[in-house]
Amino acid sequence: MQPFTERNIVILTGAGISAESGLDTFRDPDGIWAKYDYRRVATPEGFAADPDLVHEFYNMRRREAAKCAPNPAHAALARLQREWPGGFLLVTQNIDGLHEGAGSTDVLHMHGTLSGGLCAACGARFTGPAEMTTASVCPACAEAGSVRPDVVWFGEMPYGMDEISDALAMADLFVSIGTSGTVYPAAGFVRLAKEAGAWTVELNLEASGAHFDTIIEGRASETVPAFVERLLAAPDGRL
Ligand code: BV8
Repeated sequence: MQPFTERNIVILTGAGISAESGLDTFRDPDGIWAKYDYRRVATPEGFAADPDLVHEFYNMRRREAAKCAPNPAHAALARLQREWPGGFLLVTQNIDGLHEGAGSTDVLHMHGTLSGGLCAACGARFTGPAEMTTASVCPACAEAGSVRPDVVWFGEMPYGMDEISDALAMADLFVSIGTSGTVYPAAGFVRLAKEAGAWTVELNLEASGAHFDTIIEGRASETVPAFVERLLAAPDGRL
C-alpha cells in the first residue's frame, strides 16, 4: 500500500469488474448463486459435509478464471495506482487474479484467492494446485486431507480488516466498483468512508441502492477508464 499521506483513495471491487472478462457474477440472474447453493459450496459447514463438491466448485472456478484476461477496467485501476500521487489501496472481494494480471500490486483480497491453499491442520497459506482435492498435501506440515481453498466463506472473518479500517478512516475518496453491496462487512465500507469525510463514488452497471455522493452507471470497461482519466486530471479528487 502506498503511504497514506494526502488525497488518499480506497477502492473496493466486486464481481462486476470481472464480468466483461467472462467471469460470472454472483447475483445477476444467471449468476453463480443461481446455479449453486452457497450454503453447500461457500460455508465451512458445506465443506465439512462434502469436501469433494466444494473442491470441484473451486476447481471449476479456477478453470474458468484461467481462460479469462483482464479488461480495460482492471488496466485503468493499475494505471491509477501507478500515477496517483497520494495514498492508494485496492481492496477486492474477488478471488480471481485479474487485478494482478493487469499490473496492480499489493491488492488486498479480503475474500481470499483462487490460487491460494490453506491448511486446516497447521494454518499455512500457500500457492495451491490448480486442481485441489481431498488428497492434496500441505507443503508445510505434509498433512493430507486438511488442505482447503484459501477463500473466505460465509461466517468466516475476511482478511485485512484492520488495514482496511485504518485506510477508510483516512480516506478522502472511496470508490466502489462492480459490487451489489450485499455482502458484509464490505457492504459497510461506504458508511465508514463517509464517517471519515470521504467523497464516495459508485461505478456499477446499475445503482446498487446504497447512498453514494456520485453514481456512475454503465459497464466497468467503459466507465472505469473514463473515471480514472477524469480523476488524474482533477487533482483535488472532487468530481
Ligand atoms: C463475516 C466466497 C463474521 C469467495 C463470499 C453484518 C456484518 C457482518 C456480517 C454479516 C452481516 N450481515 C450478514 C452477515 C453475514 C455475511 C453476509 O454478509 N451475508 C449477506 C448475504 C447478508 N457475511 C459473512 O459471512 C462474512 N463474514 O461476517 O464473518 C465473523 C466475525 C468475527 C469472527 C469471525 C467471523 C464473509 C463474507 C464473504 C463470503 N464469501 N464468497 C468466492 O467463492 O468467491 S461472498 C461473495 O459475494 C463473493 O466473495 C463476492 O465477491 C461477494 C460480493 O458479491 P459481489 O462481488 O458484489 O457480486 P454480485 O454478483 O453480488 O454483484 C455484482 C455487481 O456487479 C452487480 O451489482 C451488477 O449489477 C454489477 N455488474 C455486472 N456486470 C457489470 C457490473 N458492473 C459494472 N460493469 C459490468 N459489466
